Amino acid sequence: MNDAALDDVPYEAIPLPDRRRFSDAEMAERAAAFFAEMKTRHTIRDFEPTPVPRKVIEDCLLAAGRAPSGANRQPWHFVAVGDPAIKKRIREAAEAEEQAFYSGKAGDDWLAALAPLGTDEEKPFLETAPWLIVIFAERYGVTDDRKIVKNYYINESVGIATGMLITALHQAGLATLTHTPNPMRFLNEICGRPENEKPYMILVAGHAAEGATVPKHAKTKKPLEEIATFR
Ligand code: IYR
Repeated sequence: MNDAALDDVPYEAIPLPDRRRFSDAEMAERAAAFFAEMKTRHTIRDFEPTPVPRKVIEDCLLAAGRAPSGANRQPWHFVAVGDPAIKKRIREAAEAEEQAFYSGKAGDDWLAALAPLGTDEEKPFLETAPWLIVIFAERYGVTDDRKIVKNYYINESVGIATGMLITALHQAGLATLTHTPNPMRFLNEICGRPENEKPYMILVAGHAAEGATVPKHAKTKKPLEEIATFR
């Protein structure tokens, strides 16, 4: 990593490279079409084992990397795991944590909140799905000469990039599952990531299995009046 230069990059403006200016009618059509597309995104837990080309994942990661971030520090790292042996290790470690979580550690309220989603400690998708994208948040940067560089709005930045990654994968035709084993420090060792990076979540990606289901509850989405106010 070479964050050393970041401290003394001068401000310089360049012309907006890709300015777009749609008419109101074009915008309305695009916004409605995108909403229709996003309505077909469902978090799933049953994946087809069919491989998905690495290039598809690479392009989706590049799209995620276009997310805005605090001071443009881009405080994220994605480990795309396709190796069955590594997926198996991740599954075993995650299931060990989830076992404890579901047998009481989570607490009654949390388990009650999860009941309508039908989740449990079995995580076969961690081996079945062709790709596990392990997302790390860079808590601080380290320069080549071992100096520490501060990052800003880390959770916000990584959250936005993750949302863009989910959207990119969906747009490519892939289904995803946001999986958050709790705790997930074990991911640093398995993925070979340094101490300054904190596991953020595992994004499981692949084709939905034939006969895949979704919890009915997950399809109850709040109406516009509840999620937005116009003033
Ligand atoms: N990490 C657990 C529990 C879990 C928590 C939430 I909040 C969810 O929306 C779903 C699951 C698991 O993955 O099963």
